[in-house]
Amino acid sequence: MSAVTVLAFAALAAGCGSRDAEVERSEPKSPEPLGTARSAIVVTTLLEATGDTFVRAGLPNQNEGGNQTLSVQIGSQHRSILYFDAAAIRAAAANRLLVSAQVELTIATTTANWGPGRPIAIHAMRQASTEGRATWSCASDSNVNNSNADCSGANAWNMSATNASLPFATQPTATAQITNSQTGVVSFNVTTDVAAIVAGANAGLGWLVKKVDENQAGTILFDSREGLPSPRLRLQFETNICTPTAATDIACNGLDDDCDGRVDEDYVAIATSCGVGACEASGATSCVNGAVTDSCHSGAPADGDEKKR
Ligand SMILES: [Ca+2]
Ligand SMILES: [Ca+2]
Ligand SMILES: [Ca+2]
Ligand SMILES: [Ca+2]
Repeated sequence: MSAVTVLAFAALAAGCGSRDAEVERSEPKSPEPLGTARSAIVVTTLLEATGDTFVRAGLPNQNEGGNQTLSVQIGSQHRSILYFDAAAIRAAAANRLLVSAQVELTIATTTANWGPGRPIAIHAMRQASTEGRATWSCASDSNVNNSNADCSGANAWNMSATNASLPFATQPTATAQITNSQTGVVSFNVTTDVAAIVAGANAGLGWLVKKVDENQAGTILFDSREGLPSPRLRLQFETNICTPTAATDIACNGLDDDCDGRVDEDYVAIATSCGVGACEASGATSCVNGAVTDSCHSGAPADGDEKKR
């Protein structure tokens, strides 16, 4: 690139009829590369659920935190809740760029009444709850060994709501299609939620999984963390390998010498001059794509200019 630039200047200088023009021109200095080029590799972090349970409309005060499965079904609605450590998510994301986040659930059993296939959805929780105390009636039931709703205030929630007073986001983050007798792993793309958790805009209260249409048949059981394999969050990050080699990025070398995510941003332009006599012109250097260029173009010679000298 710089070689091409120099050739262009040489051609212009020759137009003024003097090789001296090239000598007099302030030669922009191209510094030696200093920094370590910013490069990225993708790394995967797997976080297992720190809690999981399901709540059931038909037994509204029963906690299923110790159950080996997580149920999603209609009728006596079953909705599963997954908890992950928000601090661990943020720690995994430190100095990394989030690429994707998937909640992965392993199917234990799928019934054969899913018709042509029907979606289930994952929603971000908006209210705090706990694995061992969440029920249909309560975010946290103070006594899960009876059939009463022992909760009030922040410990109560309205799983039966049909509007924004639901304890989870009404809009699902993602959906997955379930078919008859399906096996394997079901994945939900929760990248937007995890990005919000990393940014501190989402407290990371977990996710709820339910049928999109809770009036149509189809039951699915997932392995809980007691049943194994545990629900997990698959995080993919780009990690930057950047070792600062200078406090400022003054060196025009196409490298991010100070590792601030910008390249050559501190380059200082130098005034230049070129040509002689009537051909003399001025310009300035600039840093373009990691190479110093010079805006100085000497003027074209008048007829007979050379002979007068
Ligand atoms: Ca559990
Ligand atoms: Ca109770
Ligand atoms: Ca920089
Ligand atoms: Ca640089």
